[in-house]
Amino acid sequence: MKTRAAVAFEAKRPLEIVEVDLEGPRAGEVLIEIKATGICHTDAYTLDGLDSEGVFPSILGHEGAGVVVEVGPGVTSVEVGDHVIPLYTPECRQCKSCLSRKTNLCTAIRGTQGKGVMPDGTSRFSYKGQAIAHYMGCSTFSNYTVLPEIAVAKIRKDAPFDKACYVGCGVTTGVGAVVNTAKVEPGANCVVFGLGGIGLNVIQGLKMVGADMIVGVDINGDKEEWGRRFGMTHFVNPKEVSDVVAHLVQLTDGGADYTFDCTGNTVVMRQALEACHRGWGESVVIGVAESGKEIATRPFQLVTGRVWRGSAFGGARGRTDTPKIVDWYMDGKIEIDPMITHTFALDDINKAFDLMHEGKSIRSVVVF
Ligand code: NAD
Ligand code: AHE
Ligand code: ZN
Repeated sequence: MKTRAAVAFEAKRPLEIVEVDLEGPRAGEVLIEIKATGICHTDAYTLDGLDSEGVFPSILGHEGAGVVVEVGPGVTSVEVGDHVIPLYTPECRQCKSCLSRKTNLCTAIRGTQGKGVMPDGTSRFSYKGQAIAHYMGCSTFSNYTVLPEIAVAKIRKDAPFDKACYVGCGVTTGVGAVVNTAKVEPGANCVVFGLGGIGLNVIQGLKMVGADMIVGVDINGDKEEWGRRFGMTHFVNPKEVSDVVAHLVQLTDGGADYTFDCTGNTVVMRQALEACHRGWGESVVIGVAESGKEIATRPFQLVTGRVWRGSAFGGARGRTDTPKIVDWYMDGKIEIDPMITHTFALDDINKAFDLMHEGKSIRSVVVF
């Protein structure tokens, strides 16, 4: 079939909206009509050539929601008409990782996913006879896409697509890092670095679990109002203090119980670790750092009890947990609507990248 898609032909070039060819689903795969997709900073990072797994040409996008329109042979867990969220972290429930119950990082198809192909090693997308790579196993910047059934979460039908898509990455990543990864307890003092589409969801997660101090840190002063809107109690602009770590340690009476990096900047990751309380403070790396960057700290920071950990997709088990997060939204336990600051048609998708780089949006969503 033909489908309209925003194609990343090369790094650092705007996406081009073209009609591509899409092969139907093979065994164990499903064809999905994408109804809406968010634009996450990770899409921009890959388009900017900063992703060591970046493949071009490709169809980016990994924060979508849509409807199953066709199923391949052997598919049993979803059927035509189901509303679904594509999962860049699938859940096969059979691999060593899924069975361990210690991680959400299913390994069933991670190898092929990172190479931009389906589990059988081929792409379903092509343009003028040339293969186009899939992205993070999702490629939601296409009106139609194909995914393995282990990489789709079935969600309730009354959830609006233009909001539910955000659960496909940002909401789950932020709220899940609090609930699943850090397991923040009521009364904790916390610091969130980077108040964008991820950081604000960490903040609303912290408010939901009853954190005490919720300190937001951002170099963009406009983010103070946004943070307060979702439960932030204190704001620090690193440009306005001489030593941000010392400032935060003093503000939190010796350091935070939990900190979260939502910037992807390795200097900030170090600050986030060192702003933790001696003896027990835990820092969660959520931000994705550009290819070649490394983190550093004095080992003494760890010897004296601080813990450095990471979180992918908020530690959420895709097929099990995302439908529950959609329920939390529908039941009013978490907010999504105010964070969707801009909505575009596919033709205008490049505007979403511009707004993100200018710090003028929280989340832009493309509605097909
Ligand atoms: P965003 O652009 O919406 O927000 C980033 C925020 O960080 C902005 O408000 C910006 O002003 C702030 N910032 C930048 N440099 C800073 C600094 N030095 N100090 C303090 N604040 C600073 O991006 P997003 O969509 O919220 O994504 C944030 C990060 O999380 C990205 O690196 C993204 O790739 C990553 N991410 C990771 C996962 C995961 O599963 N681990 C999932 C989604 C996104
Ligand atoms: N391709 C990058 C890694 C990027 C990365 O860490 N991605 C996160 C999700 S970001 C969503 O916006 C993730 O899930 N990581 C776990 C995984 O298996 O990729 C690189 O560095 O090569
Ligand atoms: Zn993302």
